[in-house]
Amino acid sequence: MPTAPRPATRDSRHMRRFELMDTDGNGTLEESDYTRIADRLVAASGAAEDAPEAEEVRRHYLTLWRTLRAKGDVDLDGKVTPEEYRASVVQSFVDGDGYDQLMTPLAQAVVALFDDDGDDALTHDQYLAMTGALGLEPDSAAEAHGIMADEDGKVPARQFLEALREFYVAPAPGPAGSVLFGSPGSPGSSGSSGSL
Ligand SMILES: [Ca+2]
Ligand SMILES: [Ca+2]
Repeated sequence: MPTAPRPATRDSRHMRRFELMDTDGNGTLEESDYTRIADRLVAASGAAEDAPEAEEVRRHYLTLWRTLRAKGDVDLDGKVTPEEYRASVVQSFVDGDGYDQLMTPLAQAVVALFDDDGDDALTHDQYLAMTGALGLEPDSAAEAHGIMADEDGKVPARQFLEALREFYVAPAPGPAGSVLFGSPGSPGSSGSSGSL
């Protein structure tokens, strides 16, 4: 199905991620935003709190936060502002090799958390549960799912990882990468728990 292109620059995509990561909506990123996202993912997956897959997801989010803080929190107040976040993501993910070191293993861990039968693909319900925990509206998630799904209605992990990389890194991502997290300022970005 053709999808209307969206004028989402890489900067605006990074700001969209910032909006979604700022789970308490206070305008900065803190460690609690990252632990909250990890906890929401575990809860949404239905996995046991102490399942190895759950621990992996928590570990990767904590690593991501600590790396972001080390690189991005230039005034060392434990908070990362939008400007600090954008500069850090560009330096680490776009100009450096941080994406492969941090995001690829994190995304693989998140997919593994929801992929209950281990076929490296997520069903429609699993995909919406995962993206819902990330703060995405069902309509936005369903659009990306429709682009990436195979003939069985499943999103192969490979497709999701590719779209995610394009979302973060590519100057002009393909259709899935463009709509992966909806549009900046769209519903679900308020950071309130109501967005779930
Ligand atoms: Ca916050
Ligand atoms: Ca599966």
